[in-house]
Amino acid sequence: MTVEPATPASEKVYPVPERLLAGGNVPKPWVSSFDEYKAKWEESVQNPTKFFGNLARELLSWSKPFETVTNGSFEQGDIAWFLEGELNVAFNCVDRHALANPDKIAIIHEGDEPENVRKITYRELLQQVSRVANVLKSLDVRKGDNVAIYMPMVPEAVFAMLACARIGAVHSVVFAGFSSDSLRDRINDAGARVVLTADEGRRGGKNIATKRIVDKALETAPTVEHVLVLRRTGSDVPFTAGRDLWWHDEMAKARPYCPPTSMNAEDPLFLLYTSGSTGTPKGVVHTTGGYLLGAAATVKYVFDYHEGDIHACMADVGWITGHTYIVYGPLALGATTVLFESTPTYPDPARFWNLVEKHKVTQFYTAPTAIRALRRLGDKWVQQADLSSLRVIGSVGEPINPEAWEWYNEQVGKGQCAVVDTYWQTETGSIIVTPLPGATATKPGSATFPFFGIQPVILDPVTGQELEGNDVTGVLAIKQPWPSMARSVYNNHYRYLDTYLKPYKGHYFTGDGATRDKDGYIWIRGRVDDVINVSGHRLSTAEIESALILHHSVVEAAVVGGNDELTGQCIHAYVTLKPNIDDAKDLDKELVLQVRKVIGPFAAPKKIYIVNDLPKTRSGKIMRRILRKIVNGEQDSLGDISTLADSSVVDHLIKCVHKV
Ligand code: 6R9
Repeated sequence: MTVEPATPASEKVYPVPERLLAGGNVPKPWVSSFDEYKAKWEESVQNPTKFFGNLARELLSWSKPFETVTNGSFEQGDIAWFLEGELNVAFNCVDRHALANPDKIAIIHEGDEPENVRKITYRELLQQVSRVANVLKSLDVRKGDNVAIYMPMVPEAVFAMLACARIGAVHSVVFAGFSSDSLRDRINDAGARVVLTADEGRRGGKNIATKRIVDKALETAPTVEHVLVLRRTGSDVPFTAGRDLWWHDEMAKARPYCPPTSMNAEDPLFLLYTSGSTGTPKGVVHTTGGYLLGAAATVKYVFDYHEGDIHACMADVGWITGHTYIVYGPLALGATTVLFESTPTYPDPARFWNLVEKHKVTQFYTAPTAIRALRRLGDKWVQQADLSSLRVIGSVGEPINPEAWEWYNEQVGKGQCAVVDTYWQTETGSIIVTPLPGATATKPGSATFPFFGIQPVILDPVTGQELEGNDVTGVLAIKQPWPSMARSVYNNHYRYLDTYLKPYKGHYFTGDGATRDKDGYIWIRGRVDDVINVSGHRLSTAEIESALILHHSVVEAAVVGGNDELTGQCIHAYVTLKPNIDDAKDLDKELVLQVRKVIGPFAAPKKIYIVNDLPKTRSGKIMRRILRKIVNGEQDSLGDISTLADSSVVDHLIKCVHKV
C-alpha cells in the first residue's frame, strides 16, 4: 500500500465570508469562530459522554432515556451508544414535527420535468408513512425483518424508508441504477421477504424499466413473498398474481395512523450495501440512536441549519448521502428537504440553479463530478438564476480539485457562501471531516478539520505508527468511536472487524490516504485499497473483474482506476482471452455490456485492453501499480519491476494502451 507524497494543490486560504457573520438578514451561525469550534471539538473528544449525552437529549426525542452514553472499543469491535435508550426514528423525523407544525412542508419533490413539483406537509408525511407502515404490517413484516427498496427518486421512496423505521423493520435501499444481478445479490444476502418498487422510473426524459429489472432479479431470489409496486409512469408492466400488489390498492385499505414501535438505540435501522476490496459487496449495518444523532448534528452544524431553511441535497436515496442528507438528517430537525428526480443537465444545464431560485434553497449539496461537468458547460447557465438564497454549498463523494472548488465558490456561492468540502463514507454514517460555515477558513481541495467527536490520525501505512505533528502523509484512521459509525457488516461481523478494525489495531481504518499540511488542514488523497471512485460512485475493482470473467472469452481481467478530468477516476480493464478466440472484433463492446448487466451502467469500463499477458509477480500476484501507471501515462516511472515473473510483458502492455 502506498500513499503518494504530499502536494497540496492550493495554498489559498479563504476566510469565513463576511456576510455570514455580519448579522444582516442571515442567521448567526451555530459556531461562529474557529476558537469556539476548537473548544467544542476538544470537549467532544475528551468528554464524549457529556458532549454527546447533551446533544442526544437536545436533538432527539427519546421514549425511554439512555443511561450510558458510550460503551465498547475498537479493540473489541463491540461499539454501542445510548445503550438503554429507546426511540423511534420515524417519530423523530415525522410525528414530533407533524404535531407541532402540521402545515410545514417536509418534502419538496422536484420531478423529472421541472414543472412537476409536489409539496408534502408534515401532516401528510405522517399519514403516508403510517399507511405504508400498515401495508407492511399487513404483509406480515415485523420488527427486525429486512425489506428491500428499489425505487426511483419519488416521495414514496422516502415514505417507504420511514415506514420501515416506524415498525422497526430494517430497510435495504438498492440504488435503482443497479442491475438485476446486483439487486438479486443484495436481496438474497439480506433475505428480504418484501420488495418495494415502481412500474418504471423516469430520469432525464427517459423511462427506466424498474419493475422488469425486479422481475428478473426475483427469478432467483427465493425469500421474496411480495412486491409492492408504485404506479409512477403508468406503463404496462408484467404482474405476477399473488406476489405483486399495487401500491395504491394496498394504501387505499390502510389506516393513516400507525403507532411507532419503540426501538432500542442499538437496534438496526438499515443496511446499505457498499463495495470493498473484495468481490462481494458488504451490507453495512447502521443503528437507530447513534446514526440519527450523527445525521441531525451534522445537518445542524455542517450545513448550519436554521428554522425556515430549504435543504437541497442532490444525491440519490440509494446512496448513503441520500439516506443521511435527504431523509434522516433534515427531517430529524423538522426541515424542508428537496428530493430531486432528474439530472443536472435536464432539460438544460441551468436545472440545478433554476431549482435553487424556484425553491429559495439555502443549503445546496452535490458532488465534484457534477460541479466539473457544469463548469465545463459555461457560466451563462448559472448566471441566469438568482442564487441569493444560498448560504452553504457543499461537496461530497470524492476529492474536489481546486479549479472546481473556485468555480463553485465564485459562480454558485458568489463569494458569499460557506463552501463545505465534506469527507465521509457509507460506514461513517455522517460527515466526519469538514469546515463549519461560521468558523473555518477554507483551502480549496481540503476537507479541513474533524467534526465533533472525530479524532483523525494519520498512520504510517506499513508500520501503523501514528505520524504526529503537521506536514505528514499516510493512511487516515480514527482513534475513538463516534455515534453514527457502522456497527457491523450484515451477517458477517468478522468481515467488519477484518476490514475496518484489524488493519491498524485500536483504530477505525478509512481506506483513504491523507495529508495533514503545515497548518493542520486535512487533505484526502483517495483510496489506498482496490476501490475506485467514478463520479462519486464507489466501485470495487474485484467486482468489475468478476463481471468480466463471466464472459466466455475471458481468462483473466485486471481493473485499475485511470485519472479522468470529469469523473475523477474512470475504469480501465485489461483482459486476456482464451486461446482460439479469433474474432475479437466488437469484443470490447460485449465486455462493456457484460459489466453493465452484472453491476449496472455506472460501472461500465471506459477502456478495455485485450492483452496477451498481465504483469505478475513470481507468486502470481497481478501488479496493478504497473497497470495503473501505464493508463495514466506514467510508464516512464514504473518503479521496481524486478519482481515480475516476465518483465517483457510491460513493453507489450505499453504498446497496447498507447498504440506505439
Ligand atoms: C459519502 C460517500 C466514500 C469514499 C471515501 C473517499 C471518497 C467522499 C470525499 C471523498 C475526498 C471528500 N470521498 N467524500 N474523498 N473528499 N469530500 O461518498 O460515501 O460512497 O461510501 O464513498 O468516497 O474515498 O472513502 P461512499
